[in-house]
Amino acid sequence: MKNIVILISGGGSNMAAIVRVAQRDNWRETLGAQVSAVLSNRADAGGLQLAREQNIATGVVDHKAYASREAFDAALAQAIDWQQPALVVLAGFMRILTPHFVSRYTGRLVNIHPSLLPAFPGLHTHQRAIDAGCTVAGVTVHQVTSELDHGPILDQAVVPVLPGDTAQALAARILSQEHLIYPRAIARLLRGL
Ligand code: NHR
Ligand code: GAR
Repeated sequence: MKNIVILISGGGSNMAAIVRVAQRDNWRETLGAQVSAVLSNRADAGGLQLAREQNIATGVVDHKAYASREAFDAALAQAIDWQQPALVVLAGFMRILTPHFVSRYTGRLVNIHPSLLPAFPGLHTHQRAIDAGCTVAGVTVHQVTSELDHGPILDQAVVPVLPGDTAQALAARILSQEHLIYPRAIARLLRGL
C-alpha cells in the first residue's frame, strides 16, 4: 500500500477534500494508496479532529518545542518516516522547510499554494493579487524544492478577481478550486509512482 502523509497547520479543508476523494474513488483498490496519517505543527489545528473522525492516525510536532528549524524538521521527518510514505502532501502547512528536509523527500513532496505561481510566492497572496490589480488569480499545485514556492508545477486553476473583492472573498473562491485540483493532482502523481 502506498501511504500518503498529509501535513497541515489549520482547518484542513484540503486534507478533508483529499480524504473524501480517496474514499469516493476507492484509492485503495484503484491506486493501491491510502491517507495513512495527518500531522500538524499545531495541536489546535481543526483538521486533526476531522482526521480522527475518519480513523486516520494523527500526530502533532509542535515547532515551538524545538530550538531550531533543523531540530523541528528532524522530529517531523521522524514522525513522517514511521509511515514510510510514497507521498508527503503539504496542505495549508505553514512552516518553511529546510533544504535537508526537502532533499529527503525529493520527488514525493508536494504543496498547494493559493496563487498563480510564479506570481506571489510566500504569504498574503490574496491581498497582494488584489493590490496589484490582477483580474485573475488562482492556485498552483507544485513539487516542493528548497526554494520556496518554486518547484515544478503540476496543476493550476484560475479564478476571476471581482470588483470590490476582499482577500477573504477571493480566498474562498480560490479554496473551492483547491479542493478540486489537489486530489486530482495527487491521484495523477500516484499513478506514476
Ligand atoms: N518549504 C520549502 N522548502 N519549499 C516550499 O515551497 C514550501 C515549504 C514549506 C511550506 C507552503 C507555503 C506556501 O504555499 C510551503 C512551501 C509558509 C510560509 C512562511 O513564511 C511561506 C510559504 C508557505 C508556507 N511561514 C512562516 C515561517 O517562518 C511562518 C508563518 C506562520 O506560521 O503563519 O516558516 O505558501
Ligand atoms: C489554503 O488556501 C492553502 O492553499 C493555503 O492555506 C489554505 C489552507 O486551507 N496555503 C498556504 O497559504 C501555504 N502558505 P486548509 O487548511 O483549509 O486546507
